[in-house]
Amino acid sequence: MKNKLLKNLVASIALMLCGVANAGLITIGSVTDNGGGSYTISSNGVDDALIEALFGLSSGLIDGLAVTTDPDLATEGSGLGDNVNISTGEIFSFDWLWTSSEVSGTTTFNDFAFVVLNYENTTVLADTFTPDNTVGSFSWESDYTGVLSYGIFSVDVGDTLVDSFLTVSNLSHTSIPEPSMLAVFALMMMALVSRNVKIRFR
Ligand SMILES: [Ca+2]
Ligand SMILES: [Ca+2]
Repeated sequence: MKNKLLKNLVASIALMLCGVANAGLITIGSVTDNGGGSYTISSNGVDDALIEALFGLSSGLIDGLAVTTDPDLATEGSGLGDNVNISTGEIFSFDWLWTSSEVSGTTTFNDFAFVVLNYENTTVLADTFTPDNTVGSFSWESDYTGVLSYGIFSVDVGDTLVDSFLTVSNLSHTSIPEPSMLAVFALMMMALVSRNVKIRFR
């Protein structure tokens, strides 16, 4: 019971912390809208457990991606995500730019950025071993027709003091048209269902 209450509390806090950048697209933590479909995601943000709760990721998934000698692993981060319609053979893609205020190639505070598709298919895009101002493109071809859920994140590792940034642009898919708050709620529900959390309304 206590655990359930805690999970509901976490979900509520996550909902308060998330914002709506445009219809459907949701953000958590510190994400700057640069205009023109460009967003800068800071590793400065919210606890990685909150990110996992909001985006329906399994607990500990973000820590599991951290490559570091620091036992604290991932500490906090920010990100954006959406649910989009996709068809077999369609490509989901975006461009990215990495910059970090950390010392390059630190084995302790090795901040990183990653993308996750459908809650579990993860790809690390960059870390502090990636030179500043490196640009890249991520693309993924769908082998099904349905809904694609994606999230893109920048994460602090080891401590929370010095930040790293992933700027994303040219996201290839537009949101499923629906009222923005409804989209947030739907993503929340999907996140909760995937974590086997039951909500009782009164
Ligand atoms: Ca930070
Ligand atoms: Ca950092």
